[in-house]
Amino acid sequence: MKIYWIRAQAPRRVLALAKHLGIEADCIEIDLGAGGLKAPSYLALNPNGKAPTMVDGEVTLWESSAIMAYLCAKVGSDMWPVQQPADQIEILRWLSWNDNHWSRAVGPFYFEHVIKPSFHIGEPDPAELAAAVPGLHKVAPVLEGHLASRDFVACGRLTIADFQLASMACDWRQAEMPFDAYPNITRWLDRLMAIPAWAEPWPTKANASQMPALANA
Ligand SMILES: N[C@@H](CCC(=O)N[C@@H](CS)C(=O)NCC(=O)O)C(=O)O
Repeated sequence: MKIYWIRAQAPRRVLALAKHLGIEADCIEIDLGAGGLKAPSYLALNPNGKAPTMVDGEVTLWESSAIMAYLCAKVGSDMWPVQQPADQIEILRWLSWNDNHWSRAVGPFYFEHVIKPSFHIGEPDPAELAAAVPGLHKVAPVLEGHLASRDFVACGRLTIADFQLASMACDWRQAEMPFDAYPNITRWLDRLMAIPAWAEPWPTKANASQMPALANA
């Protein structure tokens, strides 16, 4: 199995899950600077020109939530329970909520404070950050209330919904997300950091390779 990645949140959740489940994968870091995401040979795998992408034999898959479900199905993990439709529906609800509400609400803080310095693309923009505050306070109370009586987002156990939602906010301190009023969210985020693969998802030299062949291909 190959997993193509960059150091950003959608690949982070896939890499963390693969590591957590003990799945052996060749983790290929895409050289963003060399235009690796837009190389024709990469676009042939993922026409969105985004990461992550997974290739497992005949199966080529993009969209991190679909890849996570695939990985769980492959090894029979109940983090995406193939035999339990009611649990799947519950998890799917939160995956959708993440993509439509949560990631959009926290994304600007992550982009301005984490992505910009990581990829050297400018200073945080105070106007963008100020504009994002009301959106965050509209969405966060939903998750805060949900987590008041729960340790995990769905099904009373760790699922791919936790990885999907938490990936967007795990760097909440560095991203200066205004979470003072949301102790259940911050407790949940910090609790997940006790999972070794979640705390350190990035491939080591042992299972990581670069993709110079794709960079200009
Ligand atoms: N919905 C997609 C999001 C993919 C995505 O936007 N990936 C980002 C990293 S988090 C990316 O490749 N960004 C690079 C770019 O847009 O140039 C998924 O979950 O896989």
